[in-house]
Amino acid sequence: SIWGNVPKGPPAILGITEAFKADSNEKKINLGVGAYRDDAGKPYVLPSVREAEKRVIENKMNKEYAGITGVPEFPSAAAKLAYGNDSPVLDKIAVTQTISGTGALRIGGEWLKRWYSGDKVIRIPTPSWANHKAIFQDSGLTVEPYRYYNKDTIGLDFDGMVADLKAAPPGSVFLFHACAHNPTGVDPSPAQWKELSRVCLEMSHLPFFDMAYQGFASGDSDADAFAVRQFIRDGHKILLSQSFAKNMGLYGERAGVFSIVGEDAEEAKRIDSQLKIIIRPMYSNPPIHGARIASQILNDPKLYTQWQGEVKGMADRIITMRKLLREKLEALGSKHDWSHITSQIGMFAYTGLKPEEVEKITKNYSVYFTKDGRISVSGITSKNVDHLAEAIFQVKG
Ligand code: PLP
Ligand code: TYF
Repeated sequence: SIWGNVPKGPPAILGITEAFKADSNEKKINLGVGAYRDDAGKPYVLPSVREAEKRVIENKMNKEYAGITGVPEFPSAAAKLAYGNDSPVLDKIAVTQTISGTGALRIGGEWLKRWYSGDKVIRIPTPSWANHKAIFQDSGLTVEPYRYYNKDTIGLDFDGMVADLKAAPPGSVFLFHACAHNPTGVDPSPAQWKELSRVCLEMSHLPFFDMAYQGFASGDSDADAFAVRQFIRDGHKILLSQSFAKNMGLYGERAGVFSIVGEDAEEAKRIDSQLKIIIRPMYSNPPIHGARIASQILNDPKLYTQWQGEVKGMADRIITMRKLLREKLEALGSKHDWSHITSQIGMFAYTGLKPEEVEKITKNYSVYFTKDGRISVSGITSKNVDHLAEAIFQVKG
């Protein structure tokens, strides 16, 4: 046959959801994909998003194409959210709407491949979001790892990270998770970010920030933008990917933004013109509905305040579930130190469970999560946390 030589590929993370769906155990829990769930375990559409969507529909807008860089009011407001309302770089950036965070990273990869004079290598943390490597490889870049996570401390390998920054050739591109690192939930502290920024300056490295969880780490969008804004204060010309999948719950709407900080407004215009040349043959222009929703929220002070409260509500529920899981494990008499469950931040907890332990927990208790021991904390509820703690305790002790 024509495609007889096409091998079957391995299942992606969504394979976990499929296995979960096929399981008839009524106590089953899905802690696989990083998508927020409420305390009843249900997907959550933010009330601010419902209200914004209502306004979009009431406005009876047409369905004409957006321009290549999207619904203009969305990327401009998104940039303010990331860089800060009165950031001096706002008139030196080229900014475009993208197909959510994934699309922003892909456009960034393409940009580097085409225009960065360096060695076409991007350095990503070990571990990182599973898709990073594939996105940048498909952009034509070589992907190299840098040290990030220390298995022994279940924390940051700061010394290793700094050493790898210093060992890389000057002008190397480094991808940083702006906050709420996926999968580990381990972030540098503000003091550590300052040091990382200093070393990057010293080495003339080019920082590329992936901000997929602004607001999700602490519940405060400004606090979560600390790293990005620190690098900007220090004079870095960063690349930035933003996703509104998590913090607005707009997953399937694919609302994202990509920006590049230029030297001045004139340079930003030149960059903007070339971004359009990259995007046009890829997908012409991005979808409008999610962008209009996000734009309503970001550009209406009342709705914006409501949304910030809802983001905090999600972040707080995750923090509460972390506490609860740790308490339950300790109450069961676990002899392990589970303090990392509460010290890590964002959507995920990196439990330190080994692949064979994960397998046992899934097989015997119908609790589904990735083999690296990552659990999506937002899948925990006050009803299922006992079963989860019991499963971990029975397997791990
Ligand atoms: N970057 C990280 C670290 C992520 O975890 C994700 C996934 O949610 C993304 C980027 C991009 O997600 P999306 O394309 O849905 O915006
Ligand atoms: O890591 C996660 O679970 C989330 C969701 O291709 C996700 O970031 C996972 C895989 C993917 C897209 C989103």
